[in-house]
Amino acid sequence: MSASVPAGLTELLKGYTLEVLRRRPADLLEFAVLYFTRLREQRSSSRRSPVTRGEAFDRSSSGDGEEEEEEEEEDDFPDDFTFKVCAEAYNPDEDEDEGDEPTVVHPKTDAQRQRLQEACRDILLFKTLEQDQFSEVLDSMFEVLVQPSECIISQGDDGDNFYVIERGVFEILIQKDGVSRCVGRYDHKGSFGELALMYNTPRAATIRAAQEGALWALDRATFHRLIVKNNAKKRKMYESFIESVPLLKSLQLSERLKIVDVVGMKTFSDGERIIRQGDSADCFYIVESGEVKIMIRSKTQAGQRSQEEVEVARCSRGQYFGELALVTNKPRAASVYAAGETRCLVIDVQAFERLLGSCKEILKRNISQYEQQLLAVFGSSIDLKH
Ligand code: 1OR
Ligand code: 1OR
Repeated sequence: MSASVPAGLTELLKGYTLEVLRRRPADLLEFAVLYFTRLREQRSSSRRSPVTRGEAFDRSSSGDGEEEEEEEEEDDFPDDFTFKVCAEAYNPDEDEDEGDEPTVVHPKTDAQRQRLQEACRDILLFKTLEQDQFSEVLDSMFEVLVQPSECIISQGDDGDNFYVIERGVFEILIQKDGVSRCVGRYDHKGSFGELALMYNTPRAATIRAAQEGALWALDRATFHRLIVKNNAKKRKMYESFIESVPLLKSLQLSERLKIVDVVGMKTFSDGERIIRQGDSADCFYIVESGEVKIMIRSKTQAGQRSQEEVEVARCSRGQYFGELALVTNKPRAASVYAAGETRCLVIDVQAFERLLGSCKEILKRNISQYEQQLLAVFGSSIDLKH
């Protein structure tokens, strides 16, 4: 019996094998899922992008030459194309050509632009963009007004847009075994809808407006060109750091890579407050460089909160903070300040829930140590949860 090897198969497997040898993942199957998902994601984004061209005001005057180039690539598929995509999936070199892609611009009034800028100020996925990429993102976004009970995203659908919240409360619903459950909510800030666009998967949850609200949307093609491309750079920058963080050692490699995709990076100057005791919590931090001081205002015997803050701990590179309020669902138990210039990776609460679930046991174990330390420092039991 003779069977011919399909064109492209050897190169496809070679790309995967090379990555396995380079990264030595513990779980080959898990790694294969992530590797081939990213490969498909790159391929479909490259095929999809011409479709949106010319749909709205086009800032760039040229682009035809590039379309021809892309068609040529598709004709050559699978051999050359696969190889190029393999490299992009995990080891992207700067591809200057992509910078010439036209941007779909949605004109805005000054007031709209200001509201948009304010809504996007703390969006983690935008934090590592260069200034000109960020401006392009803002240019491409368009306003979406929503009514109470409106579903902006339905679980299982294909992904169209990524959304940033300007105002409104939005419920996160997940359907399992025919039952829909509310697993969280966005309260007048944050963003959603990145997963289907990043990984080319069906929508993982339903997002429903609990009241009237306003969103800013970024279309799928622009998201791919600016955010997914930037994620490739982020992987290069943060992957080895993430792999060195003790807390994350128990995660699968593919889970750690997914963290890299959604983290933001924030820089704080000496003395800047990062967390305020008593505030509600929406993110989790890992120190990338520098140091932070953890300060606590204890309660007096009369139950009043003392004005004086006492330093109880410090965290440096690879250590984390801000998990306690997320795990206990309580206000922040301490204030945190930068000691010198400090850079932190930031993970939002939804990604924390989604990706750090298997670290929860370690987190809880460490939290119980806080309570013992608390006794040693203050000599009495203080309610950490408040
Ligand atoms: P998407 O494109 O899949 C639905 O469309 C969006 O809901 C998704 O991107 C995320 O942006 C957002 N699990 C999955 N998606 C979530 C979750 C979530 N929370 C928000 N989204 N979990 C809830 C965590 C509080 C995990 C549940 C097990
Ligand atoms: P959070 O979300 O409550 C403040 O925001 C963060 O400070 C908290 O999560 C922890 O990550 C971090 N007690 C309370 N919070 C602490 C402590 C701490 N250390 C770090 N954090 N203690 C120090 C134990 C060495 C006990 C108090 C004496």
